[in-house]
Amino acid sequence: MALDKEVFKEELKQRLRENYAMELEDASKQEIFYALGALVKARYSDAWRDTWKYYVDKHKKQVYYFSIEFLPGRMLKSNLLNLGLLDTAREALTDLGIELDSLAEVEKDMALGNGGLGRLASCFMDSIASCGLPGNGNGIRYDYGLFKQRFVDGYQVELPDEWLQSGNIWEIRRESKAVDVRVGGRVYLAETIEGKLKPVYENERILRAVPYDTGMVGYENNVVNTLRLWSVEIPDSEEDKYQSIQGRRELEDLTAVLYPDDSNEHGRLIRLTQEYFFVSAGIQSIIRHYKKRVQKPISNLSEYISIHINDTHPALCVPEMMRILVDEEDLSWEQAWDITGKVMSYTNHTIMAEALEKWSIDLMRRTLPRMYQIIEEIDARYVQTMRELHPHDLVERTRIIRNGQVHMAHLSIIGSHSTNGVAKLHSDLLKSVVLHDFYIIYPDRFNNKTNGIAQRRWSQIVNEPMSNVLDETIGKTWRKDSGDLKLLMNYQSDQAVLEKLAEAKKINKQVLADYILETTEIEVSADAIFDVQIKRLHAYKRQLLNLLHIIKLYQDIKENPDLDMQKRVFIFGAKAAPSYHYAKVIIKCINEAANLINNDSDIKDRIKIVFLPNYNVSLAEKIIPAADVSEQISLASKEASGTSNMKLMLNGAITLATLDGANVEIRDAVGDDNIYIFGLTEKEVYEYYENQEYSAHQLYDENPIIRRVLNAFIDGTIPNIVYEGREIFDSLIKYNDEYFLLRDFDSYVKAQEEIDKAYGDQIFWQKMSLINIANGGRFSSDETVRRYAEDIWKIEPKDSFVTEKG
Ligand code: GLS
Repeated sequence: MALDKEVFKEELKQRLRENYAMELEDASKQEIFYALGALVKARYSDAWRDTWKYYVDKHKKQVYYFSIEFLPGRMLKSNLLNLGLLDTAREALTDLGIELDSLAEVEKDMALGNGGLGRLASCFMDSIASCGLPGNGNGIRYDYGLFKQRFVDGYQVELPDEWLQSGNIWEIRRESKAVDVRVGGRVYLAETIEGKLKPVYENERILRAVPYDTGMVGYENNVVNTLRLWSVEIPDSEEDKYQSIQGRRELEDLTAVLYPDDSNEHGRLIRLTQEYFFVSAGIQSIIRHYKKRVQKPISNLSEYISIHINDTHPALCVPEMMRILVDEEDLSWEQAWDITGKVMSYTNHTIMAEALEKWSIDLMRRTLPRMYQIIEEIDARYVQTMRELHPHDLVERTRIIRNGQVHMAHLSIIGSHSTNGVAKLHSDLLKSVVLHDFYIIYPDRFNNKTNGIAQRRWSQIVNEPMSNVLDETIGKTWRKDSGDLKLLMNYQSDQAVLEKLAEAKKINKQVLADYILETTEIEVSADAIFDVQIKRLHAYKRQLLNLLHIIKLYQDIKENPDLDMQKRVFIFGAKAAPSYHYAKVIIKCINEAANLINNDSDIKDRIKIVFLPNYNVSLAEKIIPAADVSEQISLASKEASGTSNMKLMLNGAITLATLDGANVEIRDAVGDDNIYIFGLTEKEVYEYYENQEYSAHQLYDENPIIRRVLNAFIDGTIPNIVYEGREIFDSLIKYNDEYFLLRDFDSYVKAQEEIDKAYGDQIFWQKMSLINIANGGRFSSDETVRRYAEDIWKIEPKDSFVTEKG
């Protein structure tokens, strides 16, 4: 796929002429970006077609990753990198007087996800293609991505994210592949002439699902898989029913917005319809493909198809597959059930109780009547089978329909052959606590697959200065095989290498400092410690604990103006779900504390707080390479895995963490000396739950530092938070501090003091940083998807093949 720089320039100019009828000199950045995008897309279109043809011709088993969220961010540089064109493009553009990085900024983030769950799905798409695995994504093409966040008077304000406004260069609308999805109405079973029971639909609504396909380009391997996102339209046959604009709008609204909640249930009809819409469209198109192209008996489906249920949102895959196999393909229930279980697998992404999705029977029955009938049947048969094997109460607790609700996690576990958690600790907690009942029933179904990250994006693309040092030091093999980062361990005492890495970090910090100044008008020094907490705003993630420590530092300096400490910039990036009041209160408090502290001359710039608005993938790409400290401070047991922890360590930040989620594995990777661990363990947290001995009030009474810090929220120390400050105070004292912030406060402060000391010894710090980079390789999503492929999906990578072009 190599492309000469001169040819590249000519092609780009040619595209501009063809698409915009203009010369490069007259083109805007936007026009050049779109011409470049078209050029890049043309470079992989043959490989895309050939990959698909190869899978079909070779009868390759394929996995379909069903996810209600995908969060790819910008794709230009990643496509260029994977096509081996990044350097050529950069040089060619430079010759033309254009800077690639500034051109890349034209692309709107594809933000069809909330946070870690959606980003993981996109890291997997990259890795599945890069490992040459036959795998495709299936999701929803929301017209509006996750809201844009602004701060007004310190409050979060949400604006619509019109990411499609100027079009999306990467997608292809495939109208010929549209399918119909039926919702609502009434369904009853009637006997056919052959004496079979078949569903009859009455007054249902038909939605037309139109797919938009995006190529998922593998890293230098000629593999291009497909991410298929569905959009709703009115089918021609139904046009008459939608004569009013309002009626059309209502229907089209179905795929208009991504629900802006992370790990909370949305008791909304639209959400349930969204879930069914992309599940039904996806499975229908898989079956159509299977019959038309694979051309094997439907009873062999599981030999060719694997479907992954990413969290419970696509759990309707189970009854929808049953519907198609029984109602449309005329299989017996038993046969269909056997196939469905073999095809489906499920990942659980959280232990937060409120996130375990449930729908009321009434809503399910009204919205998706045939689905409900099938779920009822699955449930009845489950109870019947299990009653003979297990105690009554265990069966009752694990059945799908309970207490007037349909339990989607139960449906996912019962209807699939594999349930996995996303980090060792999380998977253990699923077995021992959260899904313990199911573990008794199906011990063999449970397994762990620790999350991973698309390493090439999170090192090569976002951190060129570091990547260059790595190339000079250990050669370039790490770019393809991140396990080779380990070679860096040989240089942990090499002062020259340590210094070069430190210089690279400094460059990144200066770039971020400039960005901070430009967007927030806050001036920060690149010599300060950049202490970073970037993730959704959630009480369990404990951004508030971070703030409590900052206030303590502030008060310490006020009390002792000459306090000797390293300069620190505390950097936050976080969106709160619009309906999550408490999270928004925390945002306001952080912003007001920032106002106070950043403008207090006594502080002499020793502390700065920067809350960067609109945290998204592109912003993460700016922050992560510049981070010194990675705050992973959730209450132990609450964060299923985390993935920013992995990205930050790979970029040489030192992790400050509780033993939660994947932090435990990061500690194992770098060793106790290269990470700062504090706080309760997950066992201690559960002990508190059992003995109910925790008293935040007592800590407040007994610990003068905690008292002073908390009082700052209600005594006017932090201005403009009369109501918010009281709410925070009450949540900790009156409502007994649900996430044990005060219990972990002392050990957190101590860990922060150690960090302050360690940073003073730059050689010591740089060595820790190097060890983190060197051990980051193990969290590559290439490795993660290979394990899914081998253990769960049973799919194999393609043998190497070349396309016509290459
Ligand atoms: C999440 C978890 O909260 C994260 O810990 C995890 O890293 C991520 C991917 O597995 O999934 N679950 C969720 O609902 N949102 C997440 O980010």
